[in-house]
Amino acid sequence: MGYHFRIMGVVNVTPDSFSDGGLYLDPQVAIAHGRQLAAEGAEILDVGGESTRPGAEPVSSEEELRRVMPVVEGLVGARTTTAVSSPTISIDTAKAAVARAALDAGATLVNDVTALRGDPEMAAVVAQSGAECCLMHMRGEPRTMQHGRGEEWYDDVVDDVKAFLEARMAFAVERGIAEERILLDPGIGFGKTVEHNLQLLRRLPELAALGRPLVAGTSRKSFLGRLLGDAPPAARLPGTIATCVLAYERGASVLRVHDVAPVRAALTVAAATLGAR
Ligand code: HH2
Repeated sequence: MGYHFRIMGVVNVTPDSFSDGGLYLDPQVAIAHGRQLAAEGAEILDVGGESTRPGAEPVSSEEELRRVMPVVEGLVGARTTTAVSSPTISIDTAKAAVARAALDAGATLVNDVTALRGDPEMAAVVAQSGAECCLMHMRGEPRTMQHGRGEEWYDDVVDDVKAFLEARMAFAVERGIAEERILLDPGIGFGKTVEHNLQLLRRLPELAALGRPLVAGTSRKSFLGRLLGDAPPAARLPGTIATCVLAYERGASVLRVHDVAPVRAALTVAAATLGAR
């Protein structure tokens, strides 16, 4: 099973996500979308109520809870009644109150783009629940992360991301989160130039050496648009597929995507090829 991968399907319950903002604000529509992604083969459904796109405005806990909880509950409920697919429910949040509510409702993974830096209560909430936890690298914060000249931000982007992830993992373990429950993510597109993103993908084996499953989130991101003649998000699927296959071949085992069926098909072929004897 050295070539196992998991697809994490994106369920954005936001008015302003960069590629699908406003499409799934109605909980029933979001639940139907999540079920569809599970039927397409997503083993994880990542439910988020706050956009992290550059320039996005922060959302209050109350509003984030109002957006995500009906969807988490609906997808957890759907899971027990659907024999074929029982996806892991992930909550994409930096807020401990939102994580706690989602975990209480049956989510078992916390995807925190701040890597436990955003809320001082978050580490304890994750530790107590025994949930899996994804720690992602981000330089700056979403509102401002693309403002600076990113070139100046890193000595060597891969070394810097690796050192950061190592330190955040040590912090998590010290706070009682089992190492076996930790996933690591280079944070493609978060405070990084096109070149940084490409270099992180090419040198992913250096991050895989940290010994934890790697998550790669390239789906529809703007660096793909830049490489494809300013293609809008809907036209970035070929770039998403190329980067997911490469990331997988270089050690990522969780691919976070909006377009589950085509990425799953591409990875199935890639896995068969890599496993050929
Ligand atoms: N990317 C986004 C959001 N959450 N989490 C992880 N672990 N890794 C990522 O690369 C990642 C993430 C951004 O994508 P999306 O959710 O589609 O957009 P928005 O943040 O605008 O809702």
